[in-house]
Amino acid sequence: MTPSKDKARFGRIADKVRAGAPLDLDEGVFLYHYGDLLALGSLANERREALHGDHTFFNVNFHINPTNVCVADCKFCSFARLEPTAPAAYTMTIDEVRQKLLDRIDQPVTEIHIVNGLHGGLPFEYYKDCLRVLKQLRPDIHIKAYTAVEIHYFAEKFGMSYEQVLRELIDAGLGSLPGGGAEIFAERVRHKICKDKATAEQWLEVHRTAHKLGLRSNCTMLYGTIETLEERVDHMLRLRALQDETEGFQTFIPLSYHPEGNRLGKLPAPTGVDDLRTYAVARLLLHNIPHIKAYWIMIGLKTAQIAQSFGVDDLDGTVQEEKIYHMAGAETPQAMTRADLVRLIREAGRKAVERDTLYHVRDRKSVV
Ligand code: V47
Repeated sequence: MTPSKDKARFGRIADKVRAGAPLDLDEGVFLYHYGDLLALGSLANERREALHGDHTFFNVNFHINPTNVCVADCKFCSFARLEPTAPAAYTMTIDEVRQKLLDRIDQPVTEIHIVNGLHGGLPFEYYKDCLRVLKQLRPDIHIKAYTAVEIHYFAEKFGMSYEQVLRELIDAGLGSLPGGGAEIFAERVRHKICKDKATAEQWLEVHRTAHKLGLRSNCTMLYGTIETLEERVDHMLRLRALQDETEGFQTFIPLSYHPEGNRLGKLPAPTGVDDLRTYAVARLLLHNIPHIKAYWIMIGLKTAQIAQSFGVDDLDGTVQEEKIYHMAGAETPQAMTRADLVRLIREAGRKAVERDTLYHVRDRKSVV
């Protein structure tokens, strides 16, 4: 039974949420601990429906990870290989990147999502050529590419400012930035799990610069490793503060830790309840970020259905050939058809809305 003093505090928080007032760190942590999961979900659902009604967004996309060679030794990562000669290390040629799109040229794909390891030996031209070659084949396609961690790495390695890197990539065809690499901003955690890459401040500064240049971007949080609930809430509040400044984030994507094939492996994966709580708390804390995305690849199809009643209004896309989570033990399929996604959404009692990367509805008549 939830104690009545907790119920009273939850009621005061609900009033703040309904009045559009921002919640603070203590309130966020309280919500994480709050005993009545359904009441928490219901409040998050109220906000979700106020923003998006019964629509759940998805897109038709696919992923390319041109290389998994990476100089950063992040403890949670099962995808990266430190050396180009390590078993299962790979780097695609530009022709192979092109072939990935040619293989799907007849599909109604609107977005390509590109993320790499931090390869120590590739020139900047390689990253621009990846964009150019895809744009040459399909000028209309949106390319969401290179995390803030990659942009920071390019800036350091090639002696450029974030703005210069981004401007050159935009000229080559970059459409927006994915949200990866944020992990957890707290220095205590970053130092232990991903100390070789961009700091929290650098990650945020790349997104600030991208937003100033007119790019939209996504943001993420990797949860379920060694962070405390306070550190999760602090992470979300730092994203909210940048969003207050720039309004450039489109969607927040909580990423549930997958424990296989890496050096944090002994930790258990977050439970379904933790996943649902995290979506709900995110919806309530991040009142200024329009969308909360459940990446179905990661939390599984069943939780992705329920998440749509806990604050989530987006399920990402058809994806195809996902590597980062499948190398970390994900048991979901590597791809879904448009019809599969629509069924998943409709059975959750929502209307499936196909969007493009920037959340324009593709075809109002097809909202089913
Ligand atoms: O940055 C890596 C995470 C991210 C593991 O912007 C792991 O639309 C859990 O950012 N367990 C990459 N998480 C994925 C990503 C993403 C995915 C879908 C859509 C978008 C978007 C972005 O995956 C990494 C890291 O935070 N990650 N390994 C793991 N074992």
